[in-house]
Amino acid sequence: MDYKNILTTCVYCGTGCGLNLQVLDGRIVGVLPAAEHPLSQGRLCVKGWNAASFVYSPDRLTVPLIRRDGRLVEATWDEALTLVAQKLLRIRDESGPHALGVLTSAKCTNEENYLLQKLARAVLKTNNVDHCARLCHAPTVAGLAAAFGSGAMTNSIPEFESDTACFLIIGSNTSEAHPLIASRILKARERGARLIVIDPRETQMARLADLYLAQRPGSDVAVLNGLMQVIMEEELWDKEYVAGRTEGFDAMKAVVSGYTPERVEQLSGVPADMLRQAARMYATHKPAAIIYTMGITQHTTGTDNVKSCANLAMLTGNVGVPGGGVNPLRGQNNVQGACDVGALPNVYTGYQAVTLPAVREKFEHAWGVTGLDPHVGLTVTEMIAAAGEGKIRALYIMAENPLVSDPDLNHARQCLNDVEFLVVQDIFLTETAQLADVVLPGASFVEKDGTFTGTDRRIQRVRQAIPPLGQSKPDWQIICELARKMGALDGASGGASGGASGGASGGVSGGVSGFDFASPAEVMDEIAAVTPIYGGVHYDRLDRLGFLQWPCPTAEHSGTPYLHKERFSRGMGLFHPVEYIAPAEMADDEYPFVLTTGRSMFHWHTGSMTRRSTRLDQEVPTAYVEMHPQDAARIGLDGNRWVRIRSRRGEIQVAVRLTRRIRPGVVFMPFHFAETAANVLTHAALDPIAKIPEFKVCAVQVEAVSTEECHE
Ligand SMILES: Nc1nc2c(c(=O)[nH]1)N[C@H]1C(S)=C(S)[C@@H](COP(=O)(O)OP(=O)(O)OC[C@H]3O[C@@H](n4cnc5c(=O)[nH]c(N)nc54)[C@H](O)[C@@H]3O)O[C@H]1N2
Ligand SMILES: Nc1nc2c(c(=O)[nH]1)N[C@H]1C(S)=C(S)[C@@H](COP(=O)(O)OP(=O)(O)OC[C@H]3O[C@@H](n4cnc5c(=O)[nH]c(N)nc54)[C@H](O)[C@@H]3O)O[C@H]1N2
Ligand code: SF4
Ligand SMILES: [Mo]
Repeated sequence: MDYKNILTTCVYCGTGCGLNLQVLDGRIVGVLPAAEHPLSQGRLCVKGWNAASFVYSPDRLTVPLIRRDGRLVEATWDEALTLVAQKLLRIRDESGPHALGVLTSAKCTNEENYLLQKLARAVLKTNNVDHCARLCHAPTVAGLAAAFGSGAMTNSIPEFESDTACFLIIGSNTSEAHPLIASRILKARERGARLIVIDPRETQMARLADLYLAQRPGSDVAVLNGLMQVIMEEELWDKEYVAGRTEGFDAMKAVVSGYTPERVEQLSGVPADMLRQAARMYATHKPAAIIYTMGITQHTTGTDNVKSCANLAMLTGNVGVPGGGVNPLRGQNNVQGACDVGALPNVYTGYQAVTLPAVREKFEHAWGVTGLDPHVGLTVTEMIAAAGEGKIRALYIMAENPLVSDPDLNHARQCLNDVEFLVVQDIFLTETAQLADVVLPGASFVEKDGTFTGTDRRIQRVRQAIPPLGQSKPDWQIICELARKMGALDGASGGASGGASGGASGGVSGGVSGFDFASPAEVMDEIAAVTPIYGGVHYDRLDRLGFLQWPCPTAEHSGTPYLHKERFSRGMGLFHPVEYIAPAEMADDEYPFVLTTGRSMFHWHTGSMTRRSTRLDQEVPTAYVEMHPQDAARIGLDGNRWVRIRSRRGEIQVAVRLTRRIRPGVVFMPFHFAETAANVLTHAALDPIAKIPEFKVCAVQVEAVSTEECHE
């Protein structure tokens, strides 16, 4: 009997808990929490305990598939990769690099994301590289970079428990989406820390809060401006901090002064008196931490919302101190890392702009290529639309499932149907993979080595516990093989081939096209060589220290627990004047309800993993819509359980859960269920800067459906 205990990092949320995989005779037989882990401290949430239960699902993809005569049939790796390489190169040569699009993945490792963006940029010569951060924290990256100079969470998770005196949770269902961060906050409550929650739904954290403010979806700028108006009016702001560390105060003040609590009550529905109480509590308990997630970002005003959070924190002197700051909790296990290593259309690794000639030269030298694309590429949302318009002819999608996670699914499906060549690299035959021309079977997180970067910029190891299932391969190997295949086919046209890229990191990548890596550790060495904030990150250090938090510029640097200590990354913190703008689609006579969408504790996004975990799936096996009893009476639900929900884009039928924990006039649906997909209804209107869709607000009509009519 061979028993091993492999320490790795949870594949679900960005908290980054430590798991011990129990391996008996080469098979995972259990998951246990890691006792000494700095974040999870011997605990896990329900998804963590079940983190490996999808691994042996009979649905796992174990063989490459190629579409022949309309059907996906088994193929060899060589056939599949040759076809992908030929097609992508042919389309590039016929229509130019801009006819190609690549989606990388916040589920995959840093090394895999680095390699796929390198393949897109160095081999395919396009900056059309993006991933689900676009649907998630793109406004954070844009808004906090503008205000502070860095788009990441300012504090570390353990500071919440030890230092924070007041939490302002806005648009985050923390106990369901980041359960082990929620438990830190609740521990801080035991030592007297205050808690304010602002959310249109009375979440579990709202029920435990000192103050709970329920606003209309999409009114956050008004609410945040209102808080600042009270703080200035009552002289509760930090004048010394504002004078010494910030700029742009007067322009911000000129706008914010107009947001009296009475006006904000009209715009948001939050009673003026509650707003005053919240402003006083937040301003007088320091350090104070703002915690926000999708309730803030998934709006056409997402970037404005983020800038308003930054304004509020700077006004009260709450950035650059332990326990105080602005904390966008990152969602996916490695969404922070995917952004860090350049899986974005405007930056290489470490947020180095593709438009700067000096930066391009640096990467051309490091990668041994010429002619890197000088233009910012397309975002996920733009690539899908461009595929529908024929401007993008081929899409390569690694570990994302847009046919459940994108807004306005009827339109997204049409776009993916229309694209000439679709490659999907996943561990399951997802709704998106079913449309593909080639399906490449990746290996899951327990079958490969690598690193994930958690929400508090914490880089941790992912360790292989078992061999890849069937013929599946770790994603980093698939990408390297594909790149080498393209290098071989591409020799004549002077693509990435021929240029050994030894310049990057002491000869680790000197292969035919810079993709000859023996292990992810070697890929990380190359990342460290080209990325100042990851400069001191090496596997031997990670194995010794357990984690490193960036910025970590040198091999001697011990990492950075909180940002902007004496100065902001951009020098002075910048206030932005932000006016309230209504959501793109408001309720009206025809569509009288506001639909907002989000998550359940037990499921993960498109359900591909959690719906294949028996224990998680049995908790919430089907979709539902939450509705206030007053609204049920208004539509004459009369004891029926089913409704038809219609938006301007589509309709679905779904069972109702009555609850008083939602504002009347608002209905909520989780988006995890492909067969009753909330995203059939959602609106693809985009934030003009971050290009994130307005997942959190659209107008719908809700009608009772008699039990005979419904298709249960
Ligand atoms: N169980 C589970 N956990 C997850 C995930 C998952 O799929 N399942 N996904 C991960 C990912 S990628 C992410 S990004 C995070 C997301 O984590 P969260 O953002 O916490 O999750 P959501 O359910 O999308 O929405 C958060 C809250 O926003 C509120 N809200 C809706 N509209 C508004 C509004 O206009 N203003 C404000 N202030 N609030 C509003 C909702 O009522 C909800 O309570 O979760 C991560 N963790
Ligand atoms: N209506 C609505 N829509 C939303 C949101 C919302 O709040 N409301 N939230 C948005 C947000 S914040 C996000 S982050 C997106 C998420 O959207 P997606 O990223 O599309 O959703 P996931 O289900 O996480 O997709 C991950 C895929 O990776 C696969 N996978 C997992 N591990 C591996 C691996 O190691 N290798 C390979 N090759 N594949 C792997 C899984 O099988 C799965 O198909 O959804 C967005 N969509
Ligand atoms: S809180 Fe997040 S990282 Fe921790 S066990 Fe749960 S899903 Fe995994
Ligand atoms: Mo997300």
